[in-house]
Formats: sequence, structure tokens, C-alpha cells
Amino acid sequence: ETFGPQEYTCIKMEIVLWSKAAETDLAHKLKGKRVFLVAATLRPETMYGQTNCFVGTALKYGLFVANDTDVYICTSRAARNMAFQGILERKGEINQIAEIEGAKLVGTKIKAPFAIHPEVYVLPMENVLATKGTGVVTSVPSDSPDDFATLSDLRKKPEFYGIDPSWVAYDPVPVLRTPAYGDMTAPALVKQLKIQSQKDLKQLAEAKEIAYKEGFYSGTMIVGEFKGETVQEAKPKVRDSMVKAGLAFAYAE
Ligand code: A2H
Repeated sequence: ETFGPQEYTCIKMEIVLWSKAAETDLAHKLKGKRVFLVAATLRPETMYGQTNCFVGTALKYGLFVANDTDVYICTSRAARNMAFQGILERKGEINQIAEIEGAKLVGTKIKAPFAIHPEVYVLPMENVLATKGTGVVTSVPSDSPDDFATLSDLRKKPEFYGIDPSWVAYDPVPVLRTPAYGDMTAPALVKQLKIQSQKDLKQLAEAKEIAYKEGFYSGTMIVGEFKGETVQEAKPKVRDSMVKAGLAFAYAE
């Protein structure tokens, strides 16, 4: 654990098509606006490999005005932090125009910035914390053991999770290579540590630690603008590139 502020990159994932439930609740309030799910990540260099995005079904999300054209979806806790950091329209103030449960966002189609698959679906994840980041998690199953375990659960029991099988159609996408685990670090660790599901929290914490260290200190990019560079070199460059393109912003907590 680190002390002091954690520096995240927030990825702006624009809504392409609302789920039916979200359409009913929200669409009339959002005419003429661009609406984004905002996901906080520590691994911007992996965004090429997004296959979906996760929300907590029991969490409440707000829709917050960011500027004249844009609305952000995240927890109110994150919106308050963003307001203090000058990310929302008036520094220190939040302007919330609606609220929606995570469950109703499932099935919404969104843009995935920089990803090989340009559009992905919002899916449910059991362990999304209300107290961390924005409450929205980009899913990169090639490099995040949590994401891979959750995607595997959803693929095994789509009806149990209330999702359409077509929403989990994308396989993990290779993004970086490590000497120890090849180009599918998370699936390799999930197998090695015999992780059965997203409920195996203890082993997942261990897998996450190993994946992070291995990727950061020994990984090489195998896709994207910085292909061939080390992850350490590429990480800030991918982040800057996304920020310059207006697809991401810095966020700390
Ligand atoms: B990371 P830390 Cl490829 N609840 O992004 C649960 N998890 C959350 C969250 C929340 N409210 N908000 C963010 N996260 C996830 C990519 C990634 C991440 C990869 C590999 C590892 C990894 C794609 N998912 O995280 O507790 C987000 O997932 C493991 C370190 O602040 C975010 O980065 O260290 C990470 O957890 C932040 O976790």
C-alpha cells in the first residue's frame, strides 16, 4: 500500500447505445449532451486490450455536468473529488442532473478509447468498491486477473448474471509481453494460482500484485503507438497521448 495520493488516469468512455433500462430513465434528460462513463485506471498502457467495462450493480452512479457539452457518470464521491481538482465545470461545485443504479447501466454500449475493439459493453462485477476511483472499471482481461476472473464467470453463467452472451464475445487481447507469463499475463496467473472465480479474493490479490510488478518492471508493449518499448517507458506516453486526444484526464485521491 502506498501513502499519500494515488495518481489515476480517468478514461472517458462515451455512451454509444444505452441499455433499455438506462434509456428509459435517462435519455430524455440528456438531449444534445455527450455522456461518458469515466473509469479510473492505474494501467493506461493496457487500454488497447479493453474488452468491456465493469460497474457494481448495487452502486449508485450520478450524472455530473463536466462542461457545456459533456456529462460524466461516476460515483458522487468521485465527482466531489473531481470538483475539488477543477475537473468539473465550476471548481469546487458539483452539478448532478440524474442518478442511476449500476444494474441499469449493464448492457450499455460504450466507446473504448485506444482499444483494438473500439466499442464494448458495460457488465457487472461483484467487487467494485464504492470507495475507490470512480466506481467504473475498464476491463483488460489480458493483464488484470480480476478482470479475467470476472469475464470468465460471466461467460460461464450469462443468464445467472442477467447478461446477453453477445456482450462477452471478445476474448482477451494481447497487449504486452513479459518473460515469465508471455502475452497473456492474467490468464496465466489465474491458472497458476488455481483461481476459480471473482470470489477468490485472497488469490486474486496475490495474482494482481505479481501481474502488476511483472508487467511494470519486465513488460514490453506488443501493440499500439509504442510497440517495442518497455511498459515503464510507454506508460506515461500512452497516458499523455490519451489526454492530448481528449480521451482521458489525470485524477488523484
Ligand atoms: B486497473 P488500487 Cl490491466 N473497485 O485498471 C475495484 N477495482 C477498481 C476500482 C473500484 N472502485 N476502481 C479501479 N479499480 C481497478 C486496469 C488494470 C488495473 C490492469 C491491471 C491491474 C489493475 C484495467 N482494469 O489494477 O487499489 C482498476 O483496474 C491492479 C492494481 O488503487 C485500477 O487499475 O491500486 C485499480 O483497480 C486501482 O487499484
